[in-house]
Amino acid sequence: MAFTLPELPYAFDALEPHIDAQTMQIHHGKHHNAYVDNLNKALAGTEGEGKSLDELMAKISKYPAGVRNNGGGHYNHSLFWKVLSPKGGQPSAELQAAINEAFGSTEAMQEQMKTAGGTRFGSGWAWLIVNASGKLEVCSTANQDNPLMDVAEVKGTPIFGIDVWEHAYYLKYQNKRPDYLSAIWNVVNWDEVSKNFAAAK
Ligand code: MN3
Repeated sequence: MAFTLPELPYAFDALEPHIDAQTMQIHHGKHHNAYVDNLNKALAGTEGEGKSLDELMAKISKYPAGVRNNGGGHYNHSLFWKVLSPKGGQPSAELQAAINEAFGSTEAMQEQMKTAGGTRFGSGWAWLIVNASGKLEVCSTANQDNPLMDVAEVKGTPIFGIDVWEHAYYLKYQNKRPDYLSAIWNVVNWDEVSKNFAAAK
């Protein structure tokens, strides 16, 4: 079974004014779609064809760059759309307790995410992960890598991620990546992040 582009779970303009409709349209319809197409092409006729994204990520060092870049791109964006929402909400009591334990407060966690995303040179992602000890941790990866990959410096299960490629924010924020990294907290789907946290524990 080839990979397919998941539908966006809300309208292109649903995250306005924090993330603009044109960015969402191009980001989902062009960028994510290209990762899916190119992943299918890279896997066609190889041993990796038919494997799940989780299986590919866990042994990504054994695959060519096309699988790493596009498989990461497909995994990362599929997570990204789901952890955003116009509704916002609150972390579950369990997740809030884990945030307080690991960082002291939600604001302190957000500051760490902002630093992780802001200091990532070039393109990449900032992540909130559950690490091997079951604790929350903030990290960042380059390009379309993620903490599930066997090549990742910091490994764990991502429960929330922020795309810091320029294509994620440039139309609205231009060179002001920190403004995007502040605004995105207005549209976090905390129900989904809480679900991811419960599943990762
Ligand atoms: Mn992107």
